[in-house]
Amino acid sequence: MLDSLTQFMIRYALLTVLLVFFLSACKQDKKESTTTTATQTPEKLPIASLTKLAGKIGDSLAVHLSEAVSDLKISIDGTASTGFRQQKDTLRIKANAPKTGWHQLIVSGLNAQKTAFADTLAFELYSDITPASVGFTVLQTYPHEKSSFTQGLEFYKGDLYEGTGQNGQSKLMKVDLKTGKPIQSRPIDAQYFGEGITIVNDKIYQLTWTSGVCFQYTMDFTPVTTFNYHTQGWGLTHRDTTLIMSDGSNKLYFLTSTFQKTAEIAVYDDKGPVVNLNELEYANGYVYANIWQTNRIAQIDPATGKVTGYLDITKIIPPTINATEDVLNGIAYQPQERLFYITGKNWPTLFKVRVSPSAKSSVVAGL
Ligand SMILES: [Ca+2]
Repeated sequence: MLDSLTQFMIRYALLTVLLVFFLSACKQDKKESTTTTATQTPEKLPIASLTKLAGKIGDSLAVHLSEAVSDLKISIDGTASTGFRQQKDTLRIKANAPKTGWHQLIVSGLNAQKTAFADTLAFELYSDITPASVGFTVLQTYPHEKSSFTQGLEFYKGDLYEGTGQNGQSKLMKVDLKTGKPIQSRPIDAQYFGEGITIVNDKIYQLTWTSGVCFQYTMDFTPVTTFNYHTQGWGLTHRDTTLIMSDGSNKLYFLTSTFQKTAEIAVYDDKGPVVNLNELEYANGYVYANIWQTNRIAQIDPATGKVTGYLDITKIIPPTINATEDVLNGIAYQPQERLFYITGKNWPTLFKVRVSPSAKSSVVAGL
């Protein structure tokens, strides 16, 4: 019979052996587990990569393939395309998207180990059109209030409306064309910097620059409601009942009359994105956009984002203005006359012009 001390020592030794065995097994499990995980999820490097991220619509995009692949498929913006061919380690893809801007490209297939892969890439498309030099002729000039920091200009039912900017000086005005003086004027609270205006179905919309608020008024300038948006507010116009807004980038946003976004385009010419799109006017199928701090108005195809032409108004810039601050900004189409009216921030003059589709810019002698 073993004494109690010996029994205790034997039990202790057995427990120690069991504990060591158990810990060792755990360690082994962990090691095996780590090894298994590493084998199942090796680091994945993309097989397909674009050699150049930008090109023009219709260009051939070159995609480099880092290993031998088979069963290749491509899709552009979610639509399968057969417009590609493989030359050794290069895939040449026809960039046939109808719109300018960024597009998604997915290259999928089987890799060298016959395992499925899918790589998502992005490419930027410039316009394939060289913008025309859009000619114009000045037919008449009218006075314009030098105190008006013009941000929006629009005709509605034969009357001229203007929205102006600067905190503490922003207004909505109905303007007498002959004198340039306001017939009706409503100031905006000093916390807001007024921006583009447009009028749809007897409702006036006026953007603010950085407040994310658009005011809506009746035709007698009584505030009705406000709408919110998540970009800056620069220019505003409309096509039928669809509002079209710019935010200083190269984007144009298409909105319902209650500011729900339905679409957007990115504006490009053949050299790249055209940023600083400011005051807008929709007329005859095009969006005309003043480009901030330039003497140019872009003529934009709203279906594709392509700039189809530029109006260069350098020759009619009033000589007395501060050319840095008082830039071109104000374009309104008068549908009964089929003529445009152009002005700028704090300019003394409003120009009535006929825009021609192709001729070189010209001005009436003596202006
Ligand atoms: Ca306008």
